[in-house]
Amino acid sequence: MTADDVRALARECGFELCGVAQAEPVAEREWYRQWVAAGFAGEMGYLTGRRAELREDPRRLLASARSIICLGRLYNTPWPYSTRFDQEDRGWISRYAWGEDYHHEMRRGLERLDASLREWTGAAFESKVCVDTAPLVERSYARMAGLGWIGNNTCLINQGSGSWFFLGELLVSLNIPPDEPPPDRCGTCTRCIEACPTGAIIPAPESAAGRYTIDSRLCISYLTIELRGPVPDEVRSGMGGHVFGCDICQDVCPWNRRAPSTSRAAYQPRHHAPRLEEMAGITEEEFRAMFGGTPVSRARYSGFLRNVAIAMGNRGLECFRAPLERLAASDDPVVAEHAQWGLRRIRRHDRPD
Ligand code: B12
Ligand code: SF4
Ligand code: SF4
Repeated sequence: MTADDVRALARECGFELCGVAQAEPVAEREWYRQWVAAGFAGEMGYLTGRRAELREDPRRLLASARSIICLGRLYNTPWPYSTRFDQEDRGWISRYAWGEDYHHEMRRGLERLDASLREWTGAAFESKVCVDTAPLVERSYARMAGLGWIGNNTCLINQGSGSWFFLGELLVSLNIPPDEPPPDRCGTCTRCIEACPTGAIIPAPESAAGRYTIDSRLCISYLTIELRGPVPDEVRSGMGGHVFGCDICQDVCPWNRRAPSTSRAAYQPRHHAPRLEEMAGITEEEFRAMFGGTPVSRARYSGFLRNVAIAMGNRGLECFRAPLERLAASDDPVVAEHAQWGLRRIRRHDRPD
């Protein structure tokens, strides 16, 4: 079996991108350890400790693994980029979260590919499906498998498809000749670094694999999705109107200028820029009804209201005063404190220069 055979099967299973890497530790595994030690993982406990050790060698996930089949599935839809969006009364949900939660959707596709491989080879082999949550440095293997290069924004970018795609893997005990990584095509471009509103893309130390890395503690994606509890005061003003995730460093990337879209029903937008005033007033049941089954549910009700309060404060519109006052009276101390912060921002906007 060759990587081209696997690609043909992967296309039938709905994966636009596919390549094969060897199931061996990647050269940059030491850098991962340093990244965690530097504190760049923030409070994401699943990236540290034993889960970090597991990341060192994919054979710790499947002892018999010989090859990693890396898959990419496009989620882009022909909707606006956040950098071209100017409706101040609305918040922004990042592109990957507009449709159905990709974890289940990707897993179903990977299981289908697993079944197709068994039928094609007629051989018995061991396998393991991974999507995002497995302790595997997905971008490293996807790069090795030729799916793209790791850009200065640290996203995996494909020359023809841009970076709006999810990654998933099928670890197999089959020996499949691997693909080659493509060259780095960022060149002298630094647009993403300049555009990041919180300065989260920072120069990496010389020992690192790439030239830049992300300090998650400054990244809006981390702050709005992963971080539980209060958002540090000093980063709130840079978060703008983002209520879930952030797309800026990909929106400005020239490789996404003509990025292809998908017509896959699961990824068609449900909510992308909800009205902030309306979001501030939703009940927990309404939150579940609106965002259940989408990635947004990961923020949880409390986290989402916290994000909405920050976004309203950053927009500074007078019409947000009443909804923020209501949130400031919330029983949830985190929501209440962020709403008070938002109110102070509106008052500041009131003052003449
Ligand atoms: C933790 C995490 C985050 C964190 C940290 C982000 C980060 N840059 O590390 C936060 C919450 C901030 C985040 C944000 C986002 N994430 Co995220 N995230 C992850 C997760 C779970 C682990 C990533 C990780 O291990 N980070 C630690 C660092 C050190 O690892 P790394 O960046 O992968 O770097 C390794 C290699 O890539 C390599 N490397 C790095 N640079 C270079 C350069 C060169 C030249 C070479 C050779 C190697 C190399 O060395 C590192 C050590 O091995 C992965 C899924 C997974 N299991 O891998 C998804 C994943 C990376 N996220 C994804 C997405 C979609 C996002 C967001 C776009 C979501 C959004 N819209 O808000 C943003 C993008 C922000 C950004 N610019 O990175 C996708 C990326 C798809 C793609 N095309 O790249 C992934 C792969 C999930 C998936 N299965 O699809 N994420
Ligand atoms: S996702 Fe947003 S905050 Fe995070 S690095 Fe990219 S532009 Fe910066
Ligand atoms: S914006 Fe420029 S530097 Fe950043 S990832 Fe894209 S090509 Fe690379």
